[in-house]
Amino acid sequence: MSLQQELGALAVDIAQEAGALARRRREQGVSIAASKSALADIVTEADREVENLIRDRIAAARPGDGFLGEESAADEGSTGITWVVDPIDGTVNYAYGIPSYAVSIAAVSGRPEPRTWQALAGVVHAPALGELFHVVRGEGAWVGGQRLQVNGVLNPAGSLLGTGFGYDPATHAAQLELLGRVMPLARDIRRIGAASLDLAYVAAGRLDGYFERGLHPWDHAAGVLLVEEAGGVAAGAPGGAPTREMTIAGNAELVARLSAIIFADTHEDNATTPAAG
Ligand code: LIP
Repeated sequence: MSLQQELGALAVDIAQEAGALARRRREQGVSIAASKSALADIVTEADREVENLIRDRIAAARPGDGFLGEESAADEGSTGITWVVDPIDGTVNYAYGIPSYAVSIAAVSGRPEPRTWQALAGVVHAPALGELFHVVRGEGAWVGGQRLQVNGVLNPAGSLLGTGFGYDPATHAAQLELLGRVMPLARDIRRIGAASLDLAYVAAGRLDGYFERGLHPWDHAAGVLLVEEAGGVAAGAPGGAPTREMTIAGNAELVARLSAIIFADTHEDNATTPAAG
């Protein structure tokens, strides 16, 4: 078994246990533990409990690996492998009882920086929806036993696009202005509420494309590898990897068209919209 296969198998096993815990806690009732970057940016007790479970399982299986999670302190580790984890992506959905939430776990090599890391394996597990997307670099992207493929051509009716909005209300005007500029490419928009599921759905061909400003590394680490292994492209600023500034995903032609629209204003007026919340 190769290293990435070992990492992928461990990620699937841990995600299944973590997903079962998240689902159990949801059924028992969810309590909000705190707000973070904005009043709407909540963390539940379950987020913290699930991340602790994931962190403990990884430490037991692979002591020395680094950890970069949404709800706890980062640890660089000593092995050159870092686990990038969102214990419950789609926290607001989770708190409201909407089933579109996921455990997102990725294993990357190199520094834990989206511009430079190489994702080796990942999993996006939606326990309430009964779906587990999994990927090992070089071995394709899968949901269960079904291989994934992005939609390779532009639909004459327009593209079905996923997107999202930041927790900080101050970012909404700029994000709505951007949405208005993108709409001529779209047949419709879907706001799933969990970036890892948006990206998994692009990989599965359930969305033609996705774009969102303000994502954290743990939101997109596993989903980006799913898209790439499903024959798609994931990008940030032109020529760059997905970052907090922007995540764009889809087939190569759609990503190029979205990027040309999204970054057009940075050439015209050098205006920078507020960083998303
Ligand atoms: C969420 C993302 C979603 C985005 C939300 C939030 P969280 O992550 O998955 O796409 O629109 O603002 O960032 O906070 O649920 O882990």
